[in-house]
Amino acid sequence: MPRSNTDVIFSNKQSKIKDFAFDAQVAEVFPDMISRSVPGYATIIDTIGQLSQHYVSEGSNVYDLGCSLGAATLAMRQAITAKQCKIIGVDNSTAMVERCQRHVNAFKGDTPVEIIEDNILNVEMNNASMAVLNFTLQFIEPDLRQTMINNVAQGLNTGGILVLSEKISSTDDVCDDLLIDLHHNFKRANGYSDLEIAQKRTALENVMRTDDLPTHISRLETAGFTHISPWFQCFNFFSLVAIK
Ligand code: GEK
Repeated sequence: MPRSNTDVIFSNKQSKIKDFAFDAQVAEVFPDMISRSVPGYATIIDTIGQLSQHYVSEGSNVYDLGCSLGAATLAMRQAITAKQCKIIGVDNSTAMVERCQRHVNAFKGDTPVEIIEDNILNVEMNNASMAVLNFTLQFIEPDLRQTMINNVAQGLNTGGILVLSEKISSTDDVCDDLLIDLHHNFKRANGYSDLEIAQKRTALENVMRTDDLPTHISRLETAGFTHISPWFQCFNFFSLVAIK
């Protein structure tokens, strides 16, 4: 992923904080923003690559749902050894999709990549051996999340894998506060000021609604996944694998 500009979007005091949107301003600084905000992001991207080498099977499709600038797509394209596969990256932000396409064009790879601008809820997945929802489900309307996960389960072949990464909440208020504090310390250590942290939090309030881990697991079970395991957690960020 190319180096990006520094994220200073919330550095000045804003009189009215608008809801967060994945617009051109965000797309411009996205690699910097996500790596300074999501603990373990580089590890998760790297692991998605590793998993794709193992799980992507010959002649199958791979879906990167909410692909942003294509970090997971590019990690998978580098790692996949199976022949005749295709990676389909989907995002509904025009600014993200434009830049993502440029990144994909800038790197060579044997596996073809198609980047589509659409709502991931509209994607009809088929013949998939791997799907990635890397910090995307949290932006989907809560009532539609089961439908989304059902669609993924239906599109995966038996033995296919979903990587689901999310920010999570805890139903235990004490633990919730503790994990939030630790995450804010992480952001401070990465150069974000208290003002930036507070303003971004307000901007995300209506846009990113987190579930707790049991809710994620039961949704996956309802959709028919048979093997489910969290493989990463740092503070209130986790990633899990679910195999059909
Ligand atoms: C990464 N996976 O770098 N349909 C399509 N895209 C959507 C939708 C939707 N309904 N809602 C949100 N998005 C990436 C990081 S970022 C996570 C994913 C974050 C898109 C949105 O436009 C944005 O690009 C992405 O989901 C979420 O591995 O910023 O915390």
